[in-house]
Amino acid sequence: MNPSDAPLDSAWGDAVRVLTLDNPPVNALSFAYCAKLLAELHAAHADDAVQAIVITGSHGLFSAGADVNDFQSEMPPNAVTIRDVIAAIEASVKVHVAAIEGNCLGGGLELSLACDYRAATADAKLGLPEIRLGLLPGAGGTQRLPRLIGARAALEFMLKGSSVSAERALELGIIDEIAPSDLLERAKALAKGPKRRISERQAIIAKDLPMQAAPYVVAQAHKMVPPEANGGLAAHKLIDAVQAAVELPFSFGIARESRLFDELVRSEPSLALRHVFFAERELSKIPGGSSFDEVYPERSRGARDDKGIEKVGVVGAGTMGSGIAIAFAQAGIPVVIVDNNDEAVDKARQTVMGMFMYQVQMGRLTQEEAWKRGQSIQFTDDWKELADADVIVEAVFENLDVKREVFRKLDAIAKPQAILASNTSTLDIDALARETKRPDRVLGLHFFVPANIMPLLEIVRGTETSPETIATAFRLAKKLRKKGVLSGNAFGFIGNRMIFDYVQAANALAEEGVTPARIDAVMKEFGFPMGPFAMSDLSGLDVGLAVQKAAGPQAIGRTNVLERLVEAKRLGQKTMAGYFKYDKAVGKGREPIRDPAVEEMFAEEARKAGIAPREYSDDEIRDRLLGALVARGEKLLEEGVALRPGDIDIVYVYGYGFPPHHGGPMWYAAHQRVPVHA
Ligand code: 3H9
Repeated sequence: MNPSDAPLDSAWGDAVRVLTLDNPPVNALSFAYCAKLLAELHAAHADDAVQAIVITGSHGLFSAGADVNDFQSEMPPNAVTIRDVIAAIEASVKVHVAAIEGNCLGGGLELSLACDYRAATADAKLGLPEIRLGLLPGAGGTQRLPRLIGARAALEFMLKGSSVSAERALELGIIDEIAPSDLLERAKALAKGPKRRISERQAIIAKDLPMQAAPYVVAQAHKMVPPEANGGLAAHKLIDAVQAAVELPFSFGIARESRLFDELVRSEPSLALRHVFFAERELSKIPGGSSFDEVYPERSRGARDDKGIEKVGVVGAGTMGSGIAIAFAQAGIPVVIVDNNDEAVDKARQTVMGMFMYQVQMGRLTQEEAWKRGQSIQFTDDWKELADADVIVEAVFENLDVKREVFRKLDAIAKPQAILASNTSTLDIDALARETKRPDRVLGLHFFVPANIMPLLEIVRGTETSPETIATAFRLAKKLRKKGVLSGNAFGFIGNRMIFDYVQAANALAEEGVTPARIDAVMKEFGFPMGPFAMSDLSGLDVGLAVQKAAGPQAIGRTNVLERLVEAKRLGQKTMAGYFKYDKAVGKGREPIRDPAVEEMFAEEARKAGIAPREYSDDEIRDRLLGALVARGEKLLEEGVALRPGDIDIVYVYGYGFPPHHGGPMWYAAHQRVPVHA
């Protein structure tokens, strides 16, 4: 029998000191908390009656890692850090066991790696997400993990930065066991085992690879990540640190890791990514009281994922409606989709099932889960099925009269406390609210295409939308794992209003003779996944023209290139021609191909409008476009449409592919002094 399987005698139980991490809400290992923890560890080490130490968490998790707030200013000279706590564990002759429940992230996982054994509950989640903050694991993670699971697997784990389940962590060898029942009992049993420091092991590359493969694995890793100057700085440094784990003795590797970490903490990309981290956490804090905790003060953190939204209705079975329904089903909320058009319903049914089957093929869902999710979406033409829904999202054709009619109908059918939401991207929420007897429970929920994938949700507050309704919307966003951003009820809300100006600025440059291909290339170089013209082609030039017309006369450009393209049925990717050409043989018809005919059209229209050609440098092109975004962002802040610059940044990072290592347009402008073009 393995010593740890023997029944625990009470004498052994008494000899194990349990240290519980307790720093709400997420047991962050701040300097102040580390000082306390270190004192507790020293006391346990000095106590002869204590033979082993179990470290566990409270508040439903082990630890979220270092306190990110501590990185925002210079480290105080006497600060106690996770590294000091880990050094004390490392130096002790007593056995340490980490008993892991819930999230065990960043410095929290590194702390557990300094222990001799790790046991976890089945629902634990383990990860080293530092890369997402533009950092690397800086408390020994880059040195211990390659020694524990091999450099190749460690690199993959740390470069991804996402957390894994306890089951996967066990497979990888990060934890020793999943506790079948009482976690602490299992941890105490493990504490009977011998001392076994990871730091004393030799790093390996992988079980199936000899040490000679190290240079190859390292070179491959460098090739796979983005260039240093374009979002890859932390990744390259992380790979350097792992290389040190393979090549150098442990203490030298640790010194290297610390140096690299300290460089990254001060780097521009990390500052920007940390801004995004904090901005995300501000989103639901609404001055005037709409945050969840203010509206529902009696509910504790753990109760956030409460009941309350047990059924959702979606009106409209088009692309948007189907995507929204999938998003809810993925969050475990039953949905009913209502549409009067049988053909649309059949198509939506196929889209939804096709999506779930695709996820099965990709190994993301089991057959059974896919079937269950499919079953949680009901399709019907009977509006009465919406009567017991808690939230109903309207996703019909973008036309005010059509939507008004839908809201009148919904108000009559939905239960009195139900929330009615519109997925409009431009229309007036108040006009829809006025059609109902519950304007306090009407708002906009603006999903982005594809709604089941895009992580952004604009929550649009009408004049009478109540704080409770807004709070419920934020709660819903959280359940959908989307970033909910509050927007005022103004044309295009935040994201589309700004993108409109950005696209206009791109057109203005094209009128001055800069080719669409060059403008797109400059913005891609900056880090956007595509440039403004390819983006317009993707969303459809007919859509763009309709939005331009809806925006009013001040939005009409100096030339009518857009109108001419639409007239010529060049509607974008869907017609294989727009600002660019597309060819099925090139990138499956999605790769924009430069089209001299469009460049000529710009030149011709510019001549007619008396616009002289001008030379621009790449930097000027970039600044012109970013400047347009920022100028509109500032206006939206002034008008109160957006609450904070950080909210705008989140909209752009999560909704429009703004490179997160530049922090979002408002952050970038504030730190890079972009000339603002009104
Ligand atoms: C690190 O560890 C570096 C080391 O390698 C090296 C050191 C030398 N720090 O997200 P929530 C706050 S880097 C400070 O709404 P959830 C958060 O701001 C760290 N604060 O909850 C919020 O505050 P408020 C690597 C933190 O249940 C509150 O906690 N670790 C931290 O949806 C609740 O957060 C990470 O990157 C933190 N580390 O999700 C993990 N974490 O209530 C980052 C949270 O005032 N954290 N807060 O708004 C997370 O991923 C999620 O917060 C977590 C909980 C999954 C833990």
